[in-house]
Amino acid sequence: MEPAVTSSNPDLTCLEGMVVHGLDLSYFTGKLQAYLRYCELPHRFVDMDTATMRRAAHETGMAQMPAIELADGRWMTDTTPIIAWIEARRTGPAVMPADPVQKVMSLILEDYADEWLWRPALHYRWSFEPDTRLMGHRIAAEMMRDIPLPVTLRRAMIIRRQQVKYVTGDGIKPATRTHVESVYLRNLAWLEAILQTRPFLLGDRPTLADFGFMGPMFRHFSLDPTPARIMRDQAPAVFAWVGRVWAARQQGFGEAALVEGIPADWDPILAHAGQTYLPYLAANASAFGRGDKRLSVTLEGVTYDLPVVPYRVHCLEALQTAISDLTGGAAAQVRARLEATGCWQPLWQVKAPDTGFDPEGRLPFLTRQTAWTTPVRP
Ligand SMILES: N[C@@H](CCC(=O)N[C@@H](CS)C(=O)NCC(=O)O)C(=O)O
Repeated sequence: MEPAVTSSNPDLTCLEGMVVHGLDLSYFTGKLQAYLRYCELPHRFVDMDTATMRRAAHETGMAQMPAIELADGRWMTDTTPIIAWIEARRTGPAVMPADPVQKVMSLILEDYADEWLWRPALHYRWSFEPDTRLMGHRIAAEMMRDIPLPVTLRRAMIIRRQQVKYVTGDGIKPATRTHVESVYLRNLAWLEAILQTRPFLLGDRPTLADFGFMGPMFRHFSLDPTPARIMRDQAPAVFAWVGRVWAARQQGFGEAALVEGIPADWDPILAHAGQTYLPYLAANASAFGRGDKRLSVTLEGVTYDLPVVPYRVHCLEALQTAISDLTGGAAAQVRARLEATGCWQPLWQVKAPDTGFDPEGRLPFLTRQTAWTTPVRP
């Protein structure tokens, strides 16, 4: 790895010596690793075990990976604000587009890739036998290596936990299964069309939207046996792009150009977000406001029974804030594009209720004390 970018940038010196705790098979860990590698930010990667997961939860208030442990004792959590925080301070070809229209539209795609492709990604991993057997074994042997039980038992425990939480518990049943799979298949087709015409989603260098889509596309869809075979067969340009983003280093992209504005080939993805993800975010926020624990929502004619996710109320609020902060021509352009793709109405259908998450706006530097005003989520 190149010498620290951090040493030439005093704002980033706190990252020197950072440890990234995560797993080589994790959605959000893969997203963050791809970004850190691109930025050439030196770090030590440590495979998370269950004790470190508890430690990360204790330090950040969030039981999730990846988590970054800094040499000064602070921890960072949540890839979206981690990337935004680093982008605001680093030099080199920006991942966050400088154009405010491209920036806000990229934030929407990042959020869609983070949260809406999660269900199909977990479905392919935990509903198909070869994938379940392989990944169940890997998690049992890697993350659960500190649990003193036979590996077969650990494997059975994690498979059951993931299926209950992320398959049956997350609305996947015979009546929704084809629709869940179509979310992956359609995204493959939309991305394939883009990536056959240019190397990255906004042009000749990777930007936020690329790292956002790396979450699902890298560690799940391009590597888990069942979706990976589909990707190789149906979307070879997406398969090549995953490797290209993983291999990309900022040094090679100094002057690489971005397209002007938001390309027309983003529209199918935006229109899908307008039909599904954004109405879901509105329904999730309303249900949270009512104090419900589950919600029923019909999307593209398919009815889902889903858990209410407080973090995704925060996601809606973050998108609403990013759009409201725009002014002048950029505000008008974003509004026009969101209206044309059916995103505007669902985005504003519900005012995101206060979740008590990150009340002091400290992300990505959350602590157990500052993460939630009330213990909504452990
Ligand atoms: N918004 C978070 C999401 C992190 C996340 O959900 N990570 C997953 C693994 S890829 C996790 O730790 N899940 C905890 C669980 O399954 O209980 C981020 O961007 O970092």
